Amino acid sequence: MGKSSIVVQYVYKTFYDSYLPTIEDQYKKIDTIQGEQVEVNILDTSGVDEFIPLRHSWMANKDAIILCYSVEKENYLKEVEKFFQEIAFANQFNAVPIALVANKIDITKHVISREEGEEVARKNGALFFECSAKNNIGIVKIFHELIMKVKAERTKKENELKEKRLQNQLHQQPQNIIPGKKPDAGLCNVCGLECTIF
Ligand SMILES: Nc1nc2c(ncn2[C@@H]2O[C@H](COP(=O)(O)OP(=O)(O)O)[C@@H](O)[C@H]2O)c(=O)[nH]1
Ligand SMILES: [Mg+2]
Repeated sequence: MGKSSIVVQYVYKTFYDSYLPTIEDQYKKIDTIQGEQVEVNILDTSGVDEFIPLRHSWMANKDAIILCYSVEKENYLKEVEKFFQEIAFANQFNAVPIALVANKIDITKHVISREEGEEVARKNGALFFECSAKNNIGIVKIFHELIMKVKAERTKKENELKEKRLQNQLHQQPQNIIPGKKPDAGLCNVCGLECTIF
């Protein structure tokens, strides 16, 4: 599919024509994205059926996942499509940012069209990219856009949490102060926390 070639092109700006089977390789790159330094840790995996027991750990607890297929054979997209369900299971149905990547667009005969890939990505809520690891087309964009998505979702979650905390604080503000009466403390039936009830 070109998974290792995509990672090697992104990290080392190099392409090797030979095929070296992967079991599990780790890469690290310090990149600058939107003016900010980011440490990118990449786990390159095999993806073939012999390593099914490792797949769960590959898919679980990651900030983002790249699923890659090659545009040269019809069944490659179908093979990769089944991984969306597995990723959902491995993450107990908590959404993980995913990029679906169509590689080898440098070859002249595309058996899988861009539209077919885009449709699978859309159905599964994933980003979609086309690239050529060989000619270094579209590689950096995959990593940058995916990392920006991770950051955006993190900020959204943090803001939601802040909003929740703020609501909680507001909720704890005195509402009906009865002059001369001391407020009681107890478990709040709205926020469920220790809270002063007036
Ligand atoms: N033409 C072409 N060949 C590629 C491209 N990316 C990878 N390959 C070749 O496809 C084969 C498999 O690549 P590899 O990165 O090892 O695939 P992996 O098994 O998914 O990690 C190798 O022979 C690569 O040289 C590409 O963008 N274009
Ligand atoms: Mg590989």
